Amino acid sequence: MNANPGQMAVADVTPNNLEAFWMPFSANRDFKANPRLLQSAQDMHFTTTTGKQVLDGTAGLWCCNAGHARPKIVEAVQKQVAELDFAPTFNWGHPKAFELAARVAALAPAPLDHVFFTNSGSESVDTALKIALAYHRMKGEGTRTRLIGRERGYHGTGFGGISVGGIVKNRMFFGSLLTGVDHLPSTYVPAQQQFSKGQPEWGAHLADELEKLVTLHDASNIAAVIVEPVAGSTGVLIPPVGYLKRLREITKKHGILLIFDEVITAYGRLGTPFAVDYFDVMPDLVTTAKGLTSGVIPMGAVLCTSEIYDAFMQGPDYAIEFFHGYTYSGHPVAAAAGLATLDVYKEEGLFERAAELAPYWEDAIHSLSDANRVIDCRNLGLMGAVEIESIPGEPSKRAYNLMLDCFEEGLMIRTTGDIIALSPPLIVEKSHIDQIVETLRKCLARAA
Ligand code: PXG
Repeated sequence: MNANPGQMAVADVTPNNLEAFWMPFSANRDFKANPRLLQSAQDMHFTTTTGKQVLDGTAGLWCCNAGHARPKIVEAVQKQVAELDFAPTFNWGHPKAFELAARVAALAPAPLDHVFFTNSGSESVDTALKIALAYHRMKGEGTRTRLIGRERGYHGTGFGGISVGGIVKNRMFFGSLLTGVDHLPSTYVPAQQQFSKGQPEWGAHLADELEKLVTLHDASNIAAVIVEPVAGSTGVLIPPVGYLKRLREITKKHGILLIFDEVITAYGRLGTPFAVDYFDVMPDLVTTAKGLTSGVIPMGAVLCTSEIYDAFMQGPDYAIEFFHGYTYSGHPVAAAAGLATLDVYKEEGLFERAAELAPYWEDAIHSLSDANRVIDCRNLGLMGAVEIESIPGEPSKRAYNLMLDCFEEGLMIRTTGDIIALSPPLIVEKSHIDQIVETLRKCLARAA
C-alpha cells in the first residue's frame, strides 16, 4: 500500500487504474487513453501528476472564485472537521449554518431574506422549482403547476433541471421528463449580436415571447419562469439590454414567480455579489452553489423572498412546513468553508476587483476577434467566450482539440460545442489574462 496516497507516484497512475471511475460529462475513453491528472493547486495554478503547471482559466468549473488552497478557507475546514464533523439539520442545528444563512441573506439585497441549503447547483434548482410549486399551492393557487425554462438554458442534471433546461443532449436520453414545461427562445441571435462588447443592444423583445405562453396556457396555470441571468454552460450568452427587466415585468403582471439561476453568476463573477445587483432586477428566488464555498466543499443555497418564506410558515407550530431537504443541507464543514470564503471575498475585495478588471478582460477577449477560426467573442464581468467555426460534420471536435492543445501549453480552458468558455478565479492578475489570450491565439493559429 502507498504510505502517502496524496503523493501517489506518477508510475501508479496507469490507464489500467482509471477504469472504475465513470467520469461525469467526459469523453471517458479518450481521457483514459491520455489522462490529464491534477495533483495539487495553489492560487491561480494547478500542478499535474507529471509536475506540469497549468493556469486555471476557468476557476475549476466556474467555482473557485477565491483561487485555490487559500489558507483562510483551508484552515477553517480543517478546524471545523475536527470540532464538529456532522450535525443533523432536520429539527436540529449548529451555529455555523445559521450564521452562513444570515451572511448570504445580508449579501443579497432585500427582500431575498431566507436561505435553503443544498449540496449542488442541481439540488438548488430542484429546490427552487419545488418551492415555487408549493408556494402557489400554499396560497390556494394549486393550478399553477407549469414551469417555463429557455432554449440553451442549463440548470444542472436533476430531472427538474433537465426538464426546464434547453440542451438537447442533456434531455433526449431521459424519457418524458417533467410534464407541463415550455421554453422561451434563446436570447442569442448571432446575426444581430456577434462581437457585442458586454450586453447586446438587440433582443429585449425576446422576453415578450412569455406573453404568448401566457395566452396559450393562461397565467392561472403557470408557476414559474427560470433563467440564468447570463447563460454560462451553453457558451456565455449575454442577455440583451432590457431583456431581464422585461421578463420581470411580465412575470409580475401575471403572478408568475421568477427564478434566477445564479449558480455561475453569484459570488462575484460579474463584479457584484449577485447578477441581481448587476442587472438591478429582483427575482423571487435565486439559486446558487459553486462560488459559495469557492468549490472547496460542495454546497448550494437557494435564496427566497420573505413573502415566499412567510407563505409556508403556517399551521401548527410542531409541524414541518416544507417537505424537502437533504441529509447534508447546511453541513458544518461546508458552512465553515462558506463563511471563510465570504470572508476572503470581503477582505480581499474580490468582487470589486472583478469589476475593475472587467474592462481589461473585455479588451483581452475581443482582441481574439481576428484570430484564426473565430466567429464570435462575448464577455461580461469576468466571463468570456470565444466561438470558433466547427469542422463540417464534426461539431465540437475543433474546440476539444484546442482544449487539449491549450493544456499542452499550460492553460485550462472549458469548451462547450465549439465555444471556448473562460472564467478565471477573481484573484486573476492582468499578466494571467495576457497569458490566457496569448496561449489561445497561438493554439487557434494552428487549429486544424
Ligand atoms: N445551474 C447552472 C446555471 C449551472 O451552471 C448547475 C445549475 C448545476 O450545478 P451542479 O453543482 O449540480 O453541477 C450549473 C452547473 C460548464 C459547466 O463547463 C457548468 C456547470 C457545471 C459543470 C460544467 O459549463 N454548471
